[in-house]
Amino acid sequence: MIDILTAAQLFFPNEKDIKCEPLGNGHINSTFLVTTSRGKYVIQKINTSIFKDVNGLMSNVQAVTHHIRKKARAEGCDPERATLHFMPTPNGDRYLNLNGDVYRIYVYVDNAYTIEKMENEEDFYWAGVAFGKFANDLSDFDASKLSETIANFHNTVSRYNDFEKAVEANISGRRDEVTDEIEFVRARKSFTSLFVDRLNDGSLPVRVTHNDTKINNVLFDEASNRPSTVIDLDTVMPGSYLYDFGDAIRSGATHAAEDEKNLDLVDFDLGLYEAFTKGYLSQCKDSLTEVEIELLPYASIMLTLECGMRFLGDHLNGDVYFRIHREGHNLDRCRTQFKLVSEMENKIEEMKKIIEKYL
Ligand code: GN1
Ligand code: MG
Repeated sequence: MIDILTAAQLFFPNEKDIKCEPLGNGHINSTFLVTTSRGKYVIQKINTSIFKDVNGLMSNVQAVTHHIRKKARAEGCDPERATLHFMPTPNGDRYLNLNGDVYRIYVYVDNAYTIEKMENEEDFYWAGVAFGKFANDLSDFDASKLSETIANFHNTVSRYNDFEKAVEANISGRRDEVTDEIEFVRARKSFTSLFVDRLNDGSLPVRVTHNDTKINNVLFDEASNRPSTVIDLDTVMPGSYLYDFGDAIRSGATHAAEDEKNLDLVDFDLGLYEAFTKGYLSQCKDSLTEVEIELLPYASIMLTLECGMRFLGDHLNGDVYFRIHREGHNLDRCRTQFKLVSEMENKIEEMKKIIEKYL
């Protein structure tokens, strides 16, 4: 395996002085800022044990960014700040494959920042606008043109089955320490099919969705403090609006970090929920179907349960999927998610009222 600097140099063969430094907090790919005399770029080493179909992934990303760029031009916005711009290798390839190690590069969006934890409602409102606009921009994009790069990514029934397999296999030997968490998931087994059943019978429409609407995937412009673009497009695939709405709430409608150890600090904040809902629906409410509207209040519960179940499964599997930075990290992450699920379940009636208010 070569180091990241060597990989970056292969993208810029004539550059003598390239610098690389780590960027962001992703759990899957490795991301670095590359500084060259021509400007700044982002290089990413794709985790190919998770993203096995890199061709499909890059085709998806390019088709979607092309579509958004076209929309931005039509609206008179700067297309280079409206979405990511991926750069070919010197040979014109979409990515570099070095004996199975895969790297790709995009232009760094300068004078912009991400938010790890939502501190105020206004920022979260604008994040809602950004993801709602993303949905709306892609509402006329044919979902069947995109590859499903990770099969059943938000299929909570197959996620549940994977979780049961992890419990059964108990590879890490940790099962007896997490019996409460296992019971928490099992008590919600029937709930996990709520969206899947309706996708299967065709009543819930398939949409082009981001599928990883973690709040740190919105890039805010430094000058205006308004969203510039949505990043981390690797899981853009056919999906449901419920996924993007739900995952954004999961990650943003709380004051706690995803891996907070003190569960007393993990809250589900209805003020933040309302702010995001208002922003999101302002952009895409007209394209929502009745079934999407009916299920929207359950979206954050579903996506938060799914994420917690994935963290717990990975803890049981011995931390093979999500990158960890300490012992028990995935269990800590799982526990914050389950605390949020409980709080959300208790506030379902309030969530319904808020959604109604902004339709
Ligand atoms: C992973 O790597 P990152 O942080 O963008 C994961 C998401 C999870 C998220 C939880 C491909 O995203 O699905 O919601 O961690 N991405 C993949 O923090 O599995
Ligand atoms: Mg991601």
